Amino acid sequence: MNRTVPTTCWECSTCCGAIAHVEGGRVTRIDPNPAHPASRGAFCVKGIRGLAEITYGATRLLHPLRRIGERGSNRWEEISWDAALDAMAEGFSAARSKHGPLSLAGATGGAFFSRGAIMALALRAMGSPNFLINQDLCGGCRGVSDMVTGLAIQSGEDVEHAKTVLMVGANPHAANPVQWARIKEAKARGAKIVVLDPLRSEAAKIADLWLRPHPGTDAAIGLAMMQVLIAENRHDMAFIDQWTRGYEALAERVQDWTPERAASVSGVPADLILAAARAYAEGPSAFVSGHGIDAVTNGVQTFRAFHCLVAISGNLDRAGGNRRAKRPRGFRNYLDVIHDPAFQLPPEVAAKTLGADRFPLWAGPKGWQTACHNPTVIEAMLTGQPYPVRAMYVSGVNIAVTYPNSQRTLAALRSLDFLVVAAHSMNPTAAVADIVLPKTTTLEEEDVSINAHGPCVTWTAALAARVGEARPDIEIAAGLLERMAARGAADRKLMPWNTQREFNEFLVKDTNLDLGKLASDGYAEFDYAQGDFAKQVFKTPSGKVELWSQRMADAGLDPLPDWLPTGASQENNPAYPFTLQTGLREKTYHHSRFREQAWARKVSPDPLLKINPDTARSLGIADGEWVRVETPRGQGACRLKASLTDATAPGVVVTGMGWWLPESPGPEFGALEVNINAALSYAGPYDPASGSADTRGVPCRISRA
Ligand SMILES: Nc1nc2c(c(=O)[nH]1)N[C@H]1C(S)=C(S)[C@@H](COP(=O)(O)OP(=O)(O)OC[C@H]3O[C@@H](n4cnc5c(=O)[nH]c(N)nc54)[C@H](O)[C@@H]3O)O[C@H]1N2
Ligand SMILES: Nc1nc2c(c(=O)[nH]1)N[C@H]1C(S)=C(S)[C@@H](COP(=O)(O)OP(=O)(O)OC[C@H]3O[C@@H](n4cnc5c(=O)[nH]c(N)nc54)[C@H](O)[C@@H]3O)O[C@H]1N2
Ligand code: SF4
Ligand SMILES: [Mo]
Repeated sequence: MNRTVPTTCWECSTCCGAIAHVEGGRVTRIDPNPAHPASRGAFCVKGIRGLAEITYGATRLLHPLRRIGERGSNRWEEISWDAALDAMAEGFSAARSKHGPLSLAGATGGAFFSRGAIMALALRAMGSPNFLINQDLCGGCRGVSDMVTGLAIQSGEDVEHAKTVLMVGANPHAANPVQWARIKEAKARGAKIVVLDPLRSEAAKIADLWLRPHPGTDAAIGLAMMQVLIAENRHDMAFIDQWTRGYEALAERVQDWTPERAASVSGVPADLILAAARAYAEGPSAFVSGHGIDAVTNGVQTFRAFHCLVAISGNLDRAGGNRRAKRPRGFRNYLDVIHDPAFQLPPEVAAKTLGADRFPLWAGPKGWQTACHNPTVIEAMLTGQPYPVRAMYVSGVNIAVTYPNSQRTLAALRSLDFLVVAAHSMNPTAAVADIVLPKTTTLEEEDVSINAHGPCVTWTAALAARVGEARPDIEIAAGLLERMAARGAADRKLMPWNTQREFNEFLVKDTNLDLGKLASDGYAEFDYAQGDFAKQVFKTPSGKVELWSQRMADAGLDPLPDWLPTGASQENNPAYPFTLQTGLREKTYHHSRFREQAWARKVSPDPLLKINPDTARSLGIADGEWVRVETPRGQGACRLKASLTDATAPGVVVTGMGWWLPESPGPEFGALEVNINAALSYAGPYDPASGSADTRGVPCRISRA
């Protein structure tokens, strides 16, 4: 039977509306859905090709596997699900009896995906608060700042109605087709585009004002923009008086942050900073932020500066500004589930979350997603300090590639008593596991979530028959917990669902959404108000937007935004004269995904290092030549292909992330060779609020390979 089904592409967090063509239980084509209120027809090649190929490609894992021979020998035997889940329960119980429940850990992407919430709750059900997310490397600084400031504007920028769009560290041209479409429309109708980016990105090319800061110095510009708004009386005193806390202190803090001072820090001319501030003040203005100011050691304070700017300019929750998170009444999102009192461990256990003592706004019960501090977990695996972590379940992440210091991550994984990895195809993380589980792809899974771009509720249909014996995370977790509970080693109340449908029904049970109707439409719009500050309250201790943050103060941190140099920029080692930027997105790949796909490798065959031609000349490096990149604290080196371009400033070199070579010998599959995380350190220093390490602005040296 042939069907067309409205659905949502879940391959990345843009969540574009899609129309899938299904024949005989198989998805034969995926098109954009122009009717979807969030994406309105925007889409990308990853959704069209990448997703179908991970589902139907030759490398798809079809059955549970158990390793034969030594760990990492990459030799496997197929086993049944019962045998796999029995082995998993056995391995976890053994670690639990020997070292206690805290010795169990789980790794996933974060609470943006249902698997994040399921992983957190499954671990809790077994008595452990230790779940790892990759958000310290992703949007974690934004998340923590947003939480302590109380804005709740994660991705509600209303570019469509903005007069000015302020883009800071975002590259939607490659990373977010929906946002990029809106920005180009805004440009076409005459909105002013202001871009802060050290790289001449596609956004910088269309900008009315392009500010090119030295990496890691944006906070100084944010502070100066506030200084200008206040000095020129362009701030919104009515909003400030009624809805914010700490304005006097903030005004005093930014008083000395003149454009000239910010210029001396950032290298951006003062008149350009002044012009940017004035353009932003000509609201309504939408603040579009990205990964370029996240995942660094001053990331939270950088976001604090811009979040306070959004608040004092009156752009919060108004048309053309930054919308607060909206939802239908009663709707639960994944973060609500994680923080729901019904699914908590006793406080004394939750307090032992690894990293909660050092980063209470990140890890443990008061943290943004309650997850651990990853590098602390890696060390606990290797050293047993502060307590041992001996068994781990990894799903939906390829941490051997995507955490900095791949050598150490792999050593930690190899040192475990027991490791289970769920994946779609064999990868460097799965290859060192004891058990590998075949995961369903998002063509085979059902999800219901909020898309902040709409905003709307958006539905992902389980479109296709599951390939092989693949299962979704929730069924894996349920099977494991069933067995653990039978051994008296799990409490099913903390992760009570057995199927995706049961979980999705739980998310909507207190709304008047009808899942059947949602499934037939693919999305549901809902009524919401903007600027209803009395009704949609600010979730801070004072109930106001906290320019001066109580939660930062309680954590012993600076309660006001400020600029401090990143940890990496203070290295001052003359042997490493260049500055390394990592993580620039490519249209063809989603992090480490799709590296096995011929079309993607044809479009983007090699891991590149963008080098300014002057810099390259000084090193005798030609375009297309392979180079070696090393950093002072890295354990290894990364081999990249030089791409000469003056889009990057002299001395600043830029690469992507996520490279490995599925065709290379396992178990590393090139992860210690062409992966930039093989050249980086995860050992700190860290952002004091989010625990993030520097993944950009890192000193490096380059030589011909
Ligand atoms: N095709 C594709 N799309 C993706 C992804 C993918 O892997 N592939 N990943 C998804 C995920 S998980 C994420 S987190 C997002 C990330 O998407 P974005 O947030 O758009 O991040 P990047 O592509 O890393 O672009 C960051 C921009 O910040 C700039 N930048 C670097 N350092 C600084 C700095 O110090 N200051 C300023 N102002 N700018 C700086 C870079 O030059 C770059 O232009 O993309 C999502 N979308
Ligand atoms: N140096 C450096 N490191 C970085 C970054 C950087 O810019 N620089 N970026 C960071 C960022 S922003 C991020 S988000 C992380 C990404 O880090 P990861 O999340 O580890 O990266 P992915 O490649 O997306 O992970 C893919 C794995 O998830 C599985 N998978 C894919 N889809 C699904 C699914 O629907 N369900 C399940 N269960 N599994 C699935 C795939 O099989 C694959 O094994 O990397 C971070 N690491
Ligand atoms: S941007 Fe591409 S991969 Fe991401 S949701 Fe949209 S179509 Fe899917
Ligand atoms: Mo990310």
